[in-house]
Amino acid sequence: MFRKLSDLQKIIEKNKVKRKLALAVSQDAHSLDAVANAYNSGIIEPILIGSRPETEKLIAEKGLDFSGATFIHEANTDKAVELAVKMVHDHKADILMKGKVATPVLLKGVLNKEWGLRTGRLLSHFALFEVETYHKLIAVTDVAMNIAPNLKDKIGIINNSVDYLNKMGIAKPKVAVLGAIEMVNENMQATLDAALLSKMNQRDQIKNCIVDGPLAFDNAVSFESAKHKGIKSEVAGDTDLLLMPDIEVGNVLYKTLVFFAKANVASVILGAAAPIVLTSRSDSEESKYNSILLAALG
Ligand code: COD
Repeated sequence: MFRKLSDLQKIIEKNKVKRKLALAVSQDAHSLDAVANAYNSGIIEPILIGSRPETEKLIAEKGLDFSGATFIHEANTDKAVELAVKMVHDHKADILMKGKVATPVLLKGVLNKEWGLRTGRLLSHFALFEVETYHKLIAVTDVAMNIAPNLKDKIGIINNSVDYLNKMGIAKPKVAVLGAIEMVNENMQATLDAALLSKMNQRDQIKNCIVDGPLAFDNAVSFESAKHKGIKSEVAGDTDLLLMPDIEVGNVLYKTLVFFAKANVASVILGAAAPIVLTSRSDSEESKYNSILLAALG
């Protein structure tokens, strides 16, 4: 059972496979530190695609060591994104990472029908948290990509996340489908979806995991709370993955954990031909590094 995000490093070191990471629009002060750190730790081989003079200037200013790394000069942002996405499409890179480019521009490239990274699966965001007050790592999805997932989308989101948790060695992750309450209320769509997802899991329509819901947040993460409410559930109090009803709830929980609970987090976009690291300016240095570690598992 993983307790810390740094445990990811142990799995990667055991796998002994160095992943090639394509940084799209590499002249990005916010990602170069984390990429250098992962490079110098022997986890990835970076391919820096963007304005070479601007990238090298930042590297020099920050005193980073990129000796031996591959640089591909392309000053135009859209073209740099295209080159980076194509490298992954053509199996010349294993991870795509966002540099100094807006998220929609990168995602548009990823969804390009000719040279993008579509697989026929839904793309979804997966965040893995280390929270001091919980007894193991806990994943949260989807807090950043799918805005208002319907039942079919939620199945895709669970499958993406469960595949990844399986890769981390969690053979049968416990999935809590969240609602405001733990009872089915016909006026609350999240509770209806949760009940259906649980039944689909019991009938083996959703595999390799144990799904239960609806669960309210308290009984999903606390045995005492579940016991107090008389809930009999294999998942309650021992959740590996929290499925959010929509992006608003998910995004607020993500930021609450980071800002109020001081949680450490790693996140990736799943469902594409390769994991995508989409860190933002507000992410800590550690979180960006952890996200590269998480992507290197894919
Ligand atoms: N998985 C696979 N294919 C998708 C997905 C997905 N999640 N989303 C869209 N597509 C495909 C569609 O099948 C279609 O072919 C094409 O992409 C365009 O579809 P649209 O028009 O529905 O999608 P867009 O471009 O309007 O929106 C896609 C976004 C990811 C940009 C949109 O869902 C979005 O804005 N998400 C929230 C992003 C956000 O603000 N996050 C917060 C960051 S913290």
